[in-house]
Amino acid sequence: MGGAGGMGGEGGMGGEGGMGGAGGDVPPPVEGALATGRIDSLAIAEQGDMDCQDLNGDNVPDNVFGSPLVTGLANGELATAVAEQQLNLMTIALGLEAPGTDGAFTLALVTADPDGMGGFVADMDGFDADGNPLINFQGAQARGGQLTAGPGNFQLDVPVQGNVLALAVTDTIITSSIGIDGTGLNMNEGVISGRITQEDFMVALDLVPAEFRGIVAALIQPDLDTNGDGVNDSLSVCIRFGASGAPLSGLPFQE
Ligand SMILES: [Ca+2]
Ligand SMILES: [Ca+2]
Repeated sequence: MGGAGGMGGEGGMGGEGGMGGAGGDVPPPVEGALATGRIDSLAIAEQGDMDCQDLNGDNVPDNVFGSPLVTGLANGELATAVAEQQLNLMTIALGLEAPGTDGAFTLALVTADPDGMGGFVADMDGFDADGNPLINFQGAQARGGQLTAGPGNFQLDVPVQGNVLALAVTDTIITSSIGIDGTGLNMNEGVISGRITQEDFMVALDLVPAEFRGIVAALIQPDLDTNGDGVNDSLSVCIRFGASGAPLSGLPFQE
């Protein structure tokens, strides 16, 4: 995958914040196979994690959020939010038949709430007016049980010390193992790599209290020059995840 391509971005940076959809045309409701899962492990990758993408072509994976101070601040709370079902990021495979190890499909992500019966109900904030998921990766590929999806856009809300850092990740590539069984969609050893523009990062920071803002701004500096003007303008980020099959109801495109 030479150098994660697409550093120039495909435009569509327009709306800061929000759920950052794929920008262009969202696919019509998908017919056929539907498998769902829930991200049950989620952590900012450690610096030097070789499964993260190299975003600037120097053959070294990039992840400016991977400093031990940042992962120390964020990963414990992320793990708690996931374990206690406060943060429910659901994975949706549209058009991928079991066993889900080979095929082209659309991978979508939405947030959800527990339904009290072991399943989850999709949060309507994750869909556009036509009922299509805002975060979706068309042309995702499963090959021999390995997933590659992207580039696309992704929104991650990181809880830190009682605050939420809403990160809009662009040029996102997702890799993982993948399979579909009776429980749903399973993805392991997952990696989400992408970048956050300095502008979007400042917008996210503005939403957290000033005393916390200073620490984060000092720790996390732009490390990518995406327009070649010699000034770094974006921040690399890499996230580790795993997802297990889980029931998801309330999908507007199913009805
Ligand atoms: Ca690099
Ligand atoms: Ca630049």
